[in-house]
Amino acid sequence: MTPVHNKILFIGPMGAGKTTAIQTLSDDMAANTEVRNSNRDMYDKATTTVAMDYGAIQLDDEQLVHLYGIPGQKHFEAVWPVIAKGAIGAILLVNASQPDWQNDMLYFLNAFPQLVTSGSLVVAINRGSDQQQLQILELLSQQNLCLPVLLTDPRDRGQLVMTLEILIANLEIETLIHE
Ligand SMILES: Nc1nc2c(ncn2[C@@H]2O[C@H](COP(=O)(O)OP(=O)(O)OP(=O)(O)O)[C@@H](O)[C@H]2O)c(=O)[nH]1
Ligand SMILES: [Mg+2]
Repeated sequence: MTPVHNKILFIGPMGAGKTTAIQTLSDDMAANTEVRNSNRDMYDKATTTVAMDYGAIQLDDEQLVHLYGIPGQKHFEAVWPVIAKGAIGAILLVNASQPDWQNDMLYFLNAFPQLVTSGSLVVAINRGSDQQQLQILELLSQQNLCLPVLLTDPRDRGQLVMTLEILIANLEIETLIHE
């Protein structure tokens, strides 16, 4: 049987864990475009993505999933639609230890409306608590959005595979509804 090729996008602000997640999930070594982080006021870490991340995971015999990550810094916004082209779904990572994390999440939902309205997005909260998960569900319902919200550590492959499988199950349900 011909394998199905799917493109999933990882979005979210600087330091959310997009590069980490794609590295963790990929079967082979992921490709990234990391440079030394000269924007430590924004987020204090050694490196930051300047173009994109790429990796791939074979979920089962028929599903090879391609994983693309955007550079989270807003001054790279112009390349986001280029990287997003052809993506069928997205994982929005937010780092709940950051002071403005709720607005960060809303910002990225607004930046990728095509992936939000089709129900093809999962929110993955990094470094968050059960209470913060409930806060996000409440915030989303205020925006009339019903999206899965998961607590996900981007260094944990099992959690990421589950997040990806939930996203893909939702995409399959959407396809059935619109058939
Ligand atoms: N303690 C802890 N560290 C984490 C976690 N997730 C990521 N990190 C670390 O936090 C840093 C940020 O992760 P990145 O994956 O570079 O973030 P990014 O979303 O790709 O950021 P940009 O490319 O700059 O947009 C890295 O040093 C990770 O090792 C986590 O859940 N807990
Ligand atoms: Mg990155």
